[in-house]
Amino acid sequence: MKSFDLSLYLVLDPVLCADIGMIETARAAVAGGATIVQLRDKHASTRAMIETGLALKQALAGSGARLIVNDDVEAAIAIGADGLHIGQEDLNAQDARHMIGPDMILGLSVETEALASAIDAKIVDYAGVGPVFATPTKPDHKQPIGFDGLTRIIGLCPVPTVAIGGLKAEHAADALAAGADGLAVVSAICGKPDPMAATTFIANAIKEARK
Ligand code: TZP
Ligand code: MG
Repeated sequence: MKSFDLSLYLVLDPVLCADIGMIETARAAVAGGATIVQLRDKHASTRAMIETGLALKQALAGSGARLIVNDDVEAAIAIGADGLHIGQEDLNAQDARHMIGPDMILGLSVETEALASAIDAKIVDYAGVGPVFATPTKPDHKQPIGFDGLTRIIGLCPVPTVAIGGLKAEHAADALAAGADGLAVVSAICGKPDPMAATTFIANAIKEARK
């Protein structure tokens, strides 16, 4: 049985993390309560992804946090990551599952009710649902869905979900009320002067919202 905790899912951004880098950002975030770290670098070569991913794996070792690799299945396998995350424009979920085998976590981004309904829970382990709000972090994002859209889409997802897109600590209660198992964030942690404190702030908001 796969076990993973979607509560506070950090998606790394190499540009936003430039000051201290993705490795140190991840280390601080995990110390602050991030449960998952995703390596996402749209412009990196597979070779560079593997190099960064191996360093991240080392930084996260023993923390209990899971390492997920965005999009690059070859890198995910070479790193021995805990999982792979794919979008609708990437390779399809069935092919991805075939390549990574049964044990690795597979996440899929969904932006609409139709895509949520199409998820095969035998193939996909969790869904990233959003963007809840418009966000400069992903300039090519789809139409924002708001918390109403989030509620409707999550209602159709046969797998656990994490909400994404413009989310901050103040949105924890609404995201969980919509049915999300956790919050995925980029700019609420990456590039913050104190990423550990920023993470703790969100983690506490999530704990409060669950009370
Ligand atoms: N997918 C949908 S929105 C998004 C991704 C990767 C970016 C979210 O970034 P932020 O800074 O948390 O709004
Ligand atoms: Mg992708």
